[in-house]
Parts: sequence; C-alpha cells; structure tokens
Amino acid sequence: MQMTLRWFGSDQDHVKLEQIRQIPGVQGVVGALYDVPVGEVWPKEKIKTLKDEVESAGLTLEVIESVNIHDDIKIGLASRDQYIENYKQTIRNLSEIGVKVICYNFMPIFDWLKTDLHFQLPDGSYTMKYEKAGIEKTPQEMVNEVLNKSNGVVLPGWEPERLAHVMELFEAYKDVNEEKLRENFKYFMSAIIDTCQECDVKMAIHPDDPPYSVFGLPRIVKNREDLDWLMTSVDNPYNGITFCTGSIGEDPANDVVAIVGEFAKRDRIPFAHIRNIKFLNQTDHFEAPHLSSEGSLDMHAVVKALYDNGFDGYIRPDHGRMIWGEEGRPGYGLYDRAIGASYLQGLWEAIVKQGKD
Ligand SMILES: [Mn+2]
Repeated sequence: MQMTLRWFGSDQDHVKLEQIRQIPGVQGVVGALYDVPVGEVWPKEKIKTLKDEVESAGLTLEVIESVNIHDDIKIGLASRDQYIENYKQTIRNLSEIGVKVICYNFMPIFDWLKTDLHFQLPDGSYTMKYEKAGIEKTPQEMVNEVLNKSNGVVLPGWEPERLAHVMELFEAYKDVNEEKLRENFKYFMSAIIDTCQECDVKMAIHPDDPPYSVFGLPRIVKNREDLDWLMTSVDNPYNGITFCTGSIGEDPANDVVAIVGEFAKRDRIPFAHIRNIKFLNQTDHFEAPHLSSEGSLDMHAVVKALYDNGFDGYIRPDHGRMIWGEEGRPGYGLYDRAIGASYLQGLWEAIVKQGKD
C-alpha cells in the first residue's frame, strides 16, 4: 500500500508540496496537468516539469487523476479514433516519467455532483452534501441556476463558457443509452489496452458519483454488476478500477466491503479513494470525517477487505472537511485529509500486525 494525497499544482492548490511531505507516511501526490484541453496529447516537457517539481519536494508522482476522456469517445463519433490515438500517446508520455496508474471516469457531461459545498456540521467544520431534491429539475433549469449563481446546484469544473454549451452536449448524447455507452467503453479500452500493457500503466476507472442516473444521462459504473461487466469486457489487469468508497457507498444498496474485497481479489484495484459518508436518508448524505464512528461506512472493514485480498496499490484519503479555519478548494483541505491519511494508515498497521500473529 502506498499512501498519497491529491495535489492540484503549485498555481492552483493552496496546499504546498512541502506541507504534504510532512504528513507521516505520505509518499506521493496524485497530480495532473490542468491546462491541456481534453482530447489533446499531454506534452512531455510539461509532464517532466511537474514530475521534477514533485520529486524535488521528496515526493513521487506515480498516479495521475485524471486524464479525461473526450466526449466524442463516449458518444462514439467517427472522430473518436484520433482522440484515442492521442490518449495512447499521453499514456506513453506519462509512462516515460514513471507513472503507473491513470484514474479517469466515463460519465457523460457531468463529473461529480454535490448540491452543497459548504454544509456546516455541528462541530463548526464545513463539508459537502448531496440532496437528491437539489437536482430534480431539467438540465436547462439547472444550467440557468448555475449561470445565475443561485443557491442551487453547484457543478465543480463547470465554467460558464462550457455551461453555455451544455444543451448542445445533451443533444449530442441523446442516442447514447447505457448499452451504447458500454459499447463505447469497450471500443476505447480495447483500443488502448496493448499500449497500457507495453507501458506498464494501469487504467483505473472512477465510479459514477452519484452512482445512479442524473438528468436522464446513462451511467455505467454504479454497482458490482457494472464493475464486473467493465472488467470482463476487456479482461486484462491493466483495465482496472479506482475504487472510491464514497461514490460506491452513496447507493445504500451497494455492499461496499464485499465489492472492494471481490475486486481486490481479482487484482483489479490499482488505486483506492477512501472516504466516509453519512446518510441523512436513503438518497441524501454528507461527506463525514473518515473515522468509522462518524459516518455510515465501516472503514476498518473496507481497509481489512483490501488487505485480506492482497491489495498492493495506491490509496488516497478522498475528500476531507474544512477545519481549523482553513479555506480552499472544497473537499481538498490539508488538515482533514492529513488526519484521514493518518487514520487509514493506523488501521492498515493494526491489520497488518494482527495478520502476522
Ligand atoms: Mn473518489
């Protein structure tokens, strides 16, 4: 197990590499280039610059989150072949600087969705919350709300200029149902898998967040059956999962511990996001501190399922709260994630040592 922390780069992240270096046990950062348009090849020089910066702080850069998938690949347009060639070149370029895992998602149009980025808990800290009622509207209503900066839905990563085109994207996806999206996933993964193997770079798909359809859009990474289909469709260890306990756990029907154990055993989890959530009811939740007693997921059982099934990949504590007056990117403060990293490593140490008795 290698503990890591996500880092958004020196010009975009209020957290410094030097601070991450001081969290006990954290060996590396999970990074990305944020100024390369989706679909284009990540230039070698820029990747090398990022790697040098991270390594000079005494940390490693072996996991990338994310290299995003162009919509034409997810929609299945003829132009996808060029974007797939670009993706393969990006894999080659990343492998040259020692990257081992690429996290990505296959969600149409929207990345993760929360309805409140500053939900205050009784202890005064701030966290993110999701309420299903907050997104029960048409895409156009939703877009209008966001453009008007109302108190409605907040969509991280959605700049106004992109939002202006969101209805065109909905139009482009109108014939893409789950079956078609699965076909397009298989086409993409089949096309890149040899390159992944040659370069020793594992692809790790992030589950859909939330793990069910929103705005009528298809979702294919929601539960055990979906993960099984994805892994079987291109049956190769380089086609893997970023196991996100929060995303999978947001559907109370998903048995997170059983699913993480199964896919660790199948050697298909090169990377894990560990966070806890607390259900408010069947559909709504907030992101709780990592500690089992603070949320609805049993973190000990999750970590034990990883250990017992031979997990030897990368872990990062997923979103944390904003505590001690820290301000910055919601979910990505320093302090609560550092506490999460320490807690998860404590669980891991106890499980390893018990296992040796
Ligand atoms: Mn995650």
